[in-house]
Amino acid sequence: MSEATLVLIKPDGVKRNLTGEILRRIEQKGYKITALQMLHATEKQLASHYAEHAGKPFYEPLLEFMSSGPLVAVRVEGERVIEGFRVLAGTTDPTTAAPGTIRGDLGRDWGLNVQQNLVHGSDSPESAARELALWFATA
Ligand code: RTP
Ligand code: MG
Repeated sequence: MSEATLVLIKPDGVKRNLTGEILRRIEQKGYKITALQMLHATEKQLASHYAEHAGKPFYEPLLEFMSSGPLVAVRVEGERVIEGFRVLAGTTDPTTAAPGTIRGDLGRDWGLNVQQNLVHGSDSPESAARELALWFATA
């Protein structure tokens, strides 16, 4: 069944001029980009997006990093794209993410207190619906 997921190209990806490379990988896989916007995330948006991580030690640095520059929000559609994009992205830690993945090929540990791992992808149909509404509000 075709579904939609939210991908964020995080501020490190935008700063390193990897937006095109990341979008290319998504398109080459056969997924469809159906909405795209570059924006500077507000603290409110980020707090809502990362609500599940509130209170964790990496939460504050994560919000600081995510608001450190513009990011690119992308709606991506395709068969099993929620799971498929997370495979394309690789595991959370770019140092150990498999080669061939976005994080494995393009990311590394920069020695900062937050993992700058280039992309976000929704982790379930419920997260995708919630996150797409948050980043692509039509109201
Ligand atoms: P994402 O939500 O960005 O797609 O990444 P994920 O599912 O692989 O990772 P998650 O556990 O949801 O964590 C969200 C983001 O928080 C940062 N993080 N830092 N121990 C740490 O310093 C730590 N753990 C997580 C990463 O940027 C991660 O992507
Ligand atoms: Mg996550």
